[in-house]
Amino acid sequence: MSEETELFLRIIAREIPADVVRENERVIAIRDINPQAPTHVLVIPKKRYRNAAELAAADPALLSELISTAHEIAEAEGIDESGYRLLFNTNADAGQTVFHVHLHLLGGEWLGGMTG
Ligand code: DGP
Repeated sequence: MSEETELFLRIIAREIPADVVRENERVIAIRDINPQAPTHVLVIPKKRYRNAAELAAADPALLSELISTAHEIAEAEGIDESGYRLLFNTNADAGQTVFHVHLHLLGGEWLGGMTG
């Protein structure tokens, strides 16, 4: 496994520090180290799947939990009504750098149109 791919496993194991927003047995949410918006949180399943499609095929309930967790965090941050964006990057053209699926939650300001 590459260093990038191992990154979130190492954060989950507390080998690398992170600002943990929320955590249970299945999911951890951390603030992105390089935020692209005032709120930028990564919602990550503790079990590693390479991308969203792999997760959807293997465990749709866990995929659903990522989305509901992101919404709960948006509520806690006070951005659920003003609005937020959820996105999964998949592979190189989308800029995926960590091959352990993670849902980006972005908000807290006008995010621009579909392409940002
Ligand atoms: P992606 O490009 O979709 O694979 O997103 C990976 C994200 O991970 C990117 O927005 C930056 C973030 N990131 C990279 N290294 C670290 C780190 O060490 N800690 C935290 N909290 N986030 C990181």
